[in-house]
Amino acid sequence: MANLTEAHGPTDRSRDVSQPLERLGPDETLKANSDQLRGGIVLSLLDRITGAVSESDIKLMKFQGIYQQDDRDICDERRRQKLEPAYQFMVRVRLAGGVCSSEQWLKLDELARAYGGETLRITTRQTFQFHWILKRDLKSTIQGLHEALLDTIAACGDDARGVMCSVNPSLSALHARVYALATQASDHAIPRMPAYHEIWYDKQRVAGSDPEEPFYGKTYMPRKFKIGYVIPPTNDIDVYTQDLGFIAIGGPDGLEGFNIVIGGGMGRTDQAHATYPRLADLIGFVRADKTMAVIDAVMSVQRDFGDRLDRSRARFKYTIDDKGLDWIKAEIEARLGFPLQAARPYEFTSNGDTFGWTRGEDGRHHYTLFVESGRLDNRPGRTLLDALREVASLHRGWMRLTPNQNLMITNVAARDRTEIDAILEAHGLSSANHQSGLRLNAIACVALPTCGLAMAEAERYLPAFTSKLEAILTAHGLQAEPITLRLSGCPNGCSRPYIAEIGLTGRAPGKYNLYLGGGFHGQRLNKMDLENAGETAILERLEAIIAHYAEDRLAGEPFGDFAIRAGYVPEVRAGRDFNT
Ligand code: SRM
Ligand code: SF4
Repeated sequence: MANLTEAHGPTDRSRDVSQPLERLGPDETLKANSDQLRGGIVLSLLDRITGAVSESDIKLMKFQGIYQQDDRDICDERRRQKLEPAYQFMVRVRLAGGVCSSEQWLKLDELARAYGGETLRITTRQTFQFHWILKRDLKSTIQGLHEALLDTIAACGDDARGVMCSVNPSLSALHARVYALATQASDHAIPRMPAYHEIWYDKQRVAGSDPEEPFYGKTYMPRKFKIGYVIPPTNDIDVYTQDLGFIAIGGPDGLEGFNIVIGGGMGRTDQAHATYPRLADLIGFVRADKTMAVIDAVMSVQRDFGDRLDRSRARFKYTIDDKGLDWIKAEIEARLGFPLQAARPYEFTSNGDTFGWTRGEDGRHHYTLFVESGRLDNRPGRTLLDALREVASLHRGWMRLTPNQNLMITNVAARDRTEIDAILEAHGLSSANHQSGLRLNAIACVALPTCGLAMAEAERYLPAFTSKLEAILTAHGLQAEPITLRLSGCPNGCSRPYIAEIGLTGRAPGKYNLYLGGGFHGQRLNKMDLENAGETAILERLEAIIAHYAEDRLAGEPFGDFAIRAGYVPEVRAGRDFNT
């Protein structure tokens, strides 16, 4: 990330003096002493006695997009048998804007079948995750990705994560410009990481040629940092949940620039009231040619002033609330060397996807396929993984992953449409998009059995829960209503549940907090309505509100707005008020 350093100098020179290095938290010390993220990873991978890596290497490998996990479905049984947990790894690909070629798709498919339990997962930030990869297969997986010009650098860790970008079903010229900038932002913000090339590609370490990372230094960011580009009127990337969001403003001559929003984030911890979800604030407008400079300025402010003592409050949203938005904005402008212009008008109308065939400005065709919870696998009667392998073999174009965990097959020639339809039909997918408005707008995080932080089911529970709620909606004539439902297995909020009209976050097996009143296009936080409740209580509560909604809603009134107007939950105006 050399450009940032040119603009702002090395990290230690500008770091907030109130946080001297010797008083930093343990994760900061680990990063600082990790030999630029090498740690003992090479040795950990060679150790055949265990399927795991060392505790410190687990943390360092996150910066390289790799998480150690174990199969939680069988952990009790293995403990009883005095066996070590069934260790395996999650590998997250870096894929700006969720775009990959057919050739890349075929390689991802091949690796998933060889090492990843014959499944791939589309994430809520538009990339692929492999699960179930054994330690001995990690290197082959990463090298296989490299053959397809893909990597996993900074897909996790305290750095700039995968950059999101709207998927516009008509793929306009404006969209092409914005997507190009999102890709540039991803390349710009990615840390220079020689350790990755040495560990995974067997590159020789060159003596004396290894200075610390020019922007991130030894201690990287205080916490993860998320960037996204959105093109109104869709808010598919949920721009207000990004640390730094760019809202594209078009004009008669194409892209004029971006409104800038800062300080979004979902994660919180139950019982820890100092943690809360927060929506990003709009701070102004910049011309399109200034977006990399904005990334430099905003990230360096968080790098230098983010909390490095308490990781639970190390995200940018807390830096903003602690220092004050005006102070942060002034600091950003000082680093930019010019003031931001006044924000331009814009409007969002939804954060969902448009399904089926659409035709773009250039006459090419695009197909959006509903993929429940983003899970790509083969099941009896519905062989999705096989279908997409056939599509990728036929269609030498591009595939796009949406922020709602769905899939777009893009730039299809008119003559190939029939063949793609036939492939989908042959694999049991011809009616995949024929779903209720609720199901088409539902997202669930991975949760059990792989996520180590899950307290309850999410992905595996979503289909059954949705069916039960659908029955209630159908009874009230609301089966087509596009209500947003987000399910997370814990309060971290990986499905962005705190902006959903109906949000559920796991508390314990079978128990969830129920949140209501989020904005239909991601513009408002919701509010807790039931705490630690089981399915029966949740469905009873929702049935009562849905019946009232069917009777008394105003024309076009979204369910979340109704929940507030009818007094079921109060409106939350600021993240700080979320827990009160
Ligand atoms: Fe997430 C941690 C999965 C998007 C907030 N997230 C995790 C881990 C890595 C668990 C862990 O730390 O051990 C999960 C791995 C589960 C597994 O088995 O795969 C995990 N997060 C995911 C994914 C795969 C959910 C999904 O089903 O798609 C998403 C991957 C995105 C990607 O491609 O990069 C994912 N996570 C998000 C989002 C949504 C977003 O960014 O748009 C959020 C909320 C936004 C935010 O960051 O505030 C999110 N994940 C978290 C947090 C809470 C962070 C916080 O500030 O408190 C954690 C826990 C942590 O970092 O300590 C977490
Ligand atoms: Fe895991 Fe919690 Fe994220 Fe779900 S929300 S993937 S349970 S960390």
